[in-house]
Amino acid sequence: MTSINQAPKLDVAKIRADFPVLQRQIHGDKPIVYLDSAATSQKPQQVIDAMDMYYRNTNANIHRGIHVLAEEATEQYEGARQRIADFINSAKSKEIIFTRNTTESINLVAYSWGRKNLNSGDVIILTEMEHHSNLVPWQMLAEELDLQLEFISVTDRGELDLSTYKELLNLKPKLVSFVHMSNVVGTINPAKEIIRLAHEAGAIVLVDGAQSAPHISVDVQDLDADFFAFSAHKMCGPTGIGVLYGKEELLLEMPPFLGGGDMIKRVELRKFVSNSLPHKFEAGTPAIAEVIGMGAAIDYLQSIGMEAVAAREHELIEYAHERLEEVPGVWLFGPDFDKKGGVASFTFEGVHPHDVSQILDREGVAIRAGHHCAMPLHEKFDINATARASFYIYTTEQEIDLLVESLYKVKEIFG
Ligand code: 7TS
Repeated sequence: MTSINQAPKLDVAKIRADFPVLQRQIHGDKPIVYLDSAATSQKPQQVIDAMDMYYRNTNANIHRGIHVLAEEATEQYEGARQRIADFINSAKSKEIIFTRNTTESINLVAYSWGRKNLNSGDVIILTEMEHHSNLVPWQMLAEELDLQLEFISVTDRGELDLSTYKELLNLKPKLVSFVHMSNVVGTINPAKEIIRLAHEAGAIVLVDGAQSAPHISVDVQDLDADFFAFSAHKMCGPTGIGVLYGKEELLLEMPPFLGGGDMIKRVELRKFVSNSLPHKFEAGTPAIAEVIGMGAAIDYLQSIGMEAVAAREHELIEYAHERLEEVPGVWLFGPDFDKKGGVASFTFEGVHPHDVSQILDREGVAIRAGHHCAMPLHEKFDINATARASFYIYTTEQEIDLLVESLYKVKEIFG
């Protein structure tokens, strides 16, 4: 693997030119400074074109018609699946299940694997830094099946306390499910070690990769993840399409999640035979254009190289920490920059994050304010909300400077 220092440099100006939204001006003549990529990334022209081309040139349903358009659509759809498999180094494309998003991928595992494999009293280990989408499905399942939920605690610096994890593993959990990179504190968790320890204790592991897949190189075989969930819209792709990676032997044993067309091999009036993988989990007409768009997004990221993406974000978060730390009253959450991705969450003394966000917006600076769908983590830090600036391949140092200048304006307004 290339180390961060050796990775090739990104041509940020060239990248920015690919993103139409970034050419916009708002509030008169202010360039848009988009620092909300952890919520959703912007989309390059290449992705927009791929989806546009599909509708203009191909549009047909997949896997069923024996005509040119249907065959082309199927080829494009399945081609994207193969490239996505390659992107996360899945051994087989049938281990890539298309869902709507990370949330649906996790719910699929809870519904299908969970209901088949878990029983009253079984233990699931989560962490205190989970997004609600890796909490609520397990809470729902726990209520239904009388399961025990346990949590790896988070330190004041926003890191997982692995000593609590090791103790919890004595409970012989059936499942460990954790976030690879936090959307609030930005921490990149030691996924390989967490998975190894879980496997030693006999547990299956799900990794929430919503924030990691867009920003760092992911190798599901090297991680030895049993399930890995992510969304296209945070990685230059369209909304409405996500992925559940699952090891073949697990997916084979799982019952279907949704029933209907395409997920069956044979149907009689009173019973059905499930289709083979991956189709067993893809009922009904899928989001064909979105899958093709996701394929184009993967091609786009691959053309830059994920090592280069990670290295660039490393530079940006180092710079952001340096600049934000100099603003009086700013309190940054999370670990040192070298342990995190491109997410800077902070509070600003005496000013509510929503007010910070609103004043920044007047300067053209888009950040997110709130609990970022991680209320328990905010409770742990004894706060209701944070302001969050998040970065991606198109972010510049000048934009971080503008964020900082705008924070000084907030300070002026609030005295
Ligand atoms: N997991 C993590 C770590 C996330 O950051 C998100 C979305 C999800 C799961 C859910 O992804 P979805 O595509 O199913 O919605 N995070 C955010 C965020 O931080 N701001 O808006 C959405």
